[in-house]
Amino acid sequence: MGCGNLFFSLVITFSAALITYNIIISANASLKQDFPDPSSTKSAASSFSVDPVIKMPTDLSSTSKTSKRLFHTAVTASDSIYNTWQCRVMYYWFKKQKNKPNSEMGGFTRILHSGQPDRFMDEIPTFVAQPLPDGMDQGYIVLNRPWAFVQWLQQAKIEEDYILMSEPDHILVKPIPNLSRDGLGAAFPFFYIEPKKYETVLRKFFPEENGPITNIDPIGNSPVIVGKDALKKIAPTWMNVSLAMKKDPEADKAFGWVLEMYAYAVASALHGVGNILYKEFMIQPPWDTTIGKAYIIHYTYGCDFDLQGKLTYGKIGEWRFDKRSYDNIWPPRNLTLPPPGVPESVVTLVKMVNEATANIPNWGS
Ligand SMILES: *[C@@H]1O[C@H](CO)[C@@H](O)[C@H](O)[C@H]1NC(C)=O
Ligand SMILES: *[C@@H]1O[C@H](CO)[C@@H](O)[C@H](O)[C@H]1NC(C)=O
Ligand SMILES: CC(=O)N[C@H]1CO[C@H](CO)[C@@H](O)[C@@H]1O
Repeated sequence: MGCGNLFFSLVITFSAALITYNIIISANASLKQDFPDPSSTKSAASSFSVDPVIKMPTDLSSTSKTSKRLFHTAVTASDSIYNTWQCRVMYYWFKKQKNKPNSEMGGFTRILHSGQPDRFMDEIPTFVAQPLPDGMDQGYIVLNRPWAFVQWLQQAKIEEDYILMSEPDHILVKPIPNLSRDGLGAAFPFFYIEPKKYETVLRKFFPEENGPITNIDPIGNSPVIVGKDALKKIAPTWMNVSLAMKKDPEADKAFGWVLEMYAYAVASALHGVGNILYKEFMIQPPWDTTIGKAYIIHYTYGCDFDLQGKLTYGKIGEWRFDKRSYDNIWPPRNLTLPPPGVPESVVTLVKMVNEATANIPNWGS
């Protein structure tokens, strides 16, 4: 039925994106030769910092208006209850942190990749993106993420020069400044993204001529703050590399559920966009126990504790908070706080969820 047509128009759109991208690349070709080793973060930084004129085209407009370098926060989400309650909590905290000192947070967009508006368009600024055609994600739903970003970057009018790619299960604990600079992205390093270990597989997508495998940073697409123009180039490649990796049995097996993270890291490196690695960008309870200097709490892991406050990982705790408990029901307001002895990171997380749900009108509806 419509599936073939949809696929066809996807191919057309995507080809258009690639053509645009090729034009950009050829336009930049002479510029690129100025950098003997463009993807090494050090050389990129030094080449740029000695001559600020090079980065003016991106920075001019914003510096003339204001000294702040604002970034736009974008969160990709489906229309599931699971993603929606997380987005509502996320946006609540975004709004609270945005106007505090030190914030360089600009606009916010939920990129909803279900293909149609939902009931929360008025509550959360939303861009509706089309999902991949049936079957194209090969059961790996997060492949919709790069495709959603490609559509948003092509179609939406984004005022800010920088983009923060965030996720529904992020809670902003502090106002976030522009951590990106000198043409580099700012990213959180994940211990489980190990480009060196998978060099043989990665070389299929990042050939020798692009430089050492260490040019691929140990990151995913989120959290990353990166220049909008850089992301416009990276996103179509990210999409392409994700699909190519998913089709490659060796890569699919090696990378599993973090395939699309590797794909972003590779795409960024292919475009010579290095990243400043900020370990303190975010914490992940229950492994990280204190908030410290972190900007984001990422609640991707379940938090299970006994009533003595001892972690019972792998075993359902007498007290627990796990986002997966609420995959098709709304979490109730006023979740029970953890017992004494549970780390600050977990206590803060539950308190912040509670504050959001207490204040968001019509919670649970
Ligand atoms: C897309 O991926 C294929 C396979 O890895 C590669 O040959 C091609 O050059 C890529 N194109 C772009 C624009 O990234
Ligand atoms: C939240 O629940 C606790 C018991 O867990 C109760 O003492 C408290 O009054 C409740 N707060 C609100 C605002 O409902
Ligand atoms: C990391 C970074 O470059 N931060 C800069 C962001 O912009 C402000 C000005 O608004 C500078 O003071 C920061 O140094």
